[in-house]
Amino acid sequence: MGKLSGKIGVVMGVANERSLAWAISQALYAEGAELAFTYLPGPSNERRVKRLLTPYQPKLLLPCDVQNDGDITNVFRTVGKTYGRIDMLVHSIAFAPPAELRRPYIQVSREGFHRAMDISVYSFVAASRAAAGWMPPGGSIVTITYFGAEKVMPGYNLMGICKAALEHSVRYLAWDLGREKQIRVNAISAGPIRTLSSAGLPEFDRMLDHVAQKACLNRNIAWEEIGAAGLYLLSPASSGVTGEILHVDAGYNIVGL
Ligand code: 0WD
Repeated sequence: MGKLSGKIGVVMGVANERSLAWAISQALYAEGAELAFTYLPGPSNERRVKRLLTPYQPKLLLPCDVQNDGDITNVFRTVGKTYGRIDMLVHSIAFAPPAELRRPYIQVSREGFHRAMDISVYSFVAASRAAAGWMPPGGSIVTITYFGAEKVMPGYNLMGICKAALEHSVRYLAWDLGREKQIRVNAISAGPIRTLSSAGLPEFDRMLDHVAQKACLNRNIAWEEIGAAGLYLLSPASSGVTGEILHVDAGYNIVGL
């Protein structure tokens, strides 16, 4: 019997075997959770995620473009009707048009700004609301953010503004859902890890080197450490924690030098 036996989770944002959502999924599976997954519609995405999930045989793998309200409604209605409840939600989704990240923030376009905020921030609010409708007291919601929300990280640009809004959404949702339903809402602020989306960031390799040199632990974080932190925030081990931004960054954020 794992710590999460009988618990039902929804995981949004698995793109491939390097995805941070997959690190969390593996940790949840190891504790006996039952998981439903969403994927960004598209034949190659679907094929990749299906292949990854083959050994686990989840009951539900549902298409969901978070820019589409109908997709979000369908996902949570389907999971809710299948299992009768949802105990955990993992939101691990972000997007900004690459051209917007290459330009200085002052050059951001209205369209790029709206699209990035819609996919990276509003989706979290919409998914939390839909999931909460099926969550019993004690339910837990987690999203993934980055230190570029708090400090200027040249090159992170528009995504830094999105992450700042995401982090404050965590706090307001923690208030709304805590008062109303005893549901907890937290974020992991992850140190840089090579994934499909981070590989697209300008100067990502330089970032990894810099972090390893400056962080308290004198290294970058391991992919599995995101899984372990996700498990903590989604399990009763963190029952008194909500509205928190948990830095899993080898102590990078506390060093001023
Ligand atoms: O260093 C890193 N990798 C860090 C990532 C450090 C700190 C934070 N993060 C955050 C990211 O900003 C994101 O919020 O972690 C989260 C997960 O990112 P990841 O695991 O690095 O990236 P990836 O494996 O690419 O998953 C993000 C997924 C998308 O993947 P692709 O590569 O296809 O863009 O977000 C999904 C998609 O699966 N996604 C969407 N899902 C539904 N609807 C949409 C959309 N419109 N757009 C992107």
